[in-house]
Amino acid sequence: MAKDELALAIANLERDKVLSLVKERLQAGVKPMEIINSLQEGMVEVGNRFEKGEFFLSELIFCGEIMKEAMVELEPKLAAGDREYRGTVVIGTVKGDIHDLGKNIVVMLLKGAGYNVVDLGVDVAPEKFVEAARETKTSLVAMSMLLTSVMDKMKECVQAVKESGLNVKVLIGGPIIDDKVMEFSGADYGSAVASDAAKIAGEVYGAA
Ligand code: B12
Repeated sequence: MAKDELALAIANLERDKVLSLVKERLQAGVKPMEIINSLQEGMVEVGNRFEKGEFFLSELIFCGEIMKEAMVELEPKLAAGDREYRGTVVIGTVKGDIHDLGKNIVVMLLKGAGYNVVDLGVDVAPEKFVEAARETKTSLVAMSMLLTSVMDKMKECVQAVKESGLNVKVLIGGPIIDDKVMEFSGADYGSAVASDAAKIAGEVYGAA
C-alpha cells in the first residue's frame, strides 16, 4: 500500500485532504507530473479495493470526481508550455471504454509541448478515429485504454487507421500496455507513461 500522504488520502477518498495537499505541493514547487503520479498510485489502490469487493462503483465514481477536482489545479500547469506549433495529434479513448482522466493528462502535456490536440472524447469508434485523421491531416493518432475487455475494439481502432491508406502512426496508451498488447494491436507505438506522448509526437513530427 502507498506510503505517500497524497496517495493515501485519495485511496481513502479524503477529498478535502487531497485538494489541500495538491495546492500545498504546487506552492512548494513540486512538479505537476510528480503530484499526478502520487494521485495515480492512490487510485490504483482504489481499483484494488474495488476488485476485492471492499469498495463499490460509487467509490470508483467518487475517486474519479476527486481526481477531476485536483486536475482543475494541475491542468493549467501542464499546458503552460511556451512552444511554437509543432503539429496536430488526434486522441480518444477507444470504443467501450469511458475512462478519460489519464487521456486528459496526455492532452494537456501535448498542448504544453506545442501540439494542436483534437480530442474525440471517450467511447470512440474506429471510423471516428479515421474520419478525424483524414480531416485534420494528422500524422499521429493516439488512443487510450484502461479496460482489458476492450482489447478487441482497440485492435479494430488501430487496424482501421492503419488500413485507411493515410500516412498516420498510431500510439496506444494506458496502464495495461505491454509487449503482448503491442504485438496484438499492431500499433506503431505504445506506452503507459503520459509524458511519452510528447516524446513520440516529437519523433513523428521530427521535432528537436
Ligand atoms: C476512476 C476509475 C473509474 C471511473 C472513471 C472516471 C473517468 N472520468 O475516467 C469510473 C467510475 C467511470 C470507472 C468505471 C469503470 N471501471 Co474503472 N477505474 C477507475 C480507477 C480507480 C482509476 C483510473 C484513473 O483515472 N487513474 C488515474 C489516471 C491518471 O491514470 P491512468 O488512467 O492509468 O492514466 C495514466 C497512464 O495510464 C497513461 N495513459 C493513459 N492513457 C494514455 C494514452 C496515451 C496515448 C499515453 C501515452 C499514456 C496514457 O498516462 C496517465 C498519466 O500517468 C481504476 C483503477 C486503476 N488501477 O487504474 C479503475 C479501473 C480502470 N476500472 C475498472 C473497471 C472494471 C471499471 C468498470 C467496468 C466497473 C463497472 N463494474 O462498471 C467501469 C467501466 C466503464 C467503462 N465502460 O469504461 C478496472 C479495469 C480492470 C481491467 N484491467 O480491465 C480498474 C483497473 C479497477 C480494478 N482494479 O478493478 N472507473
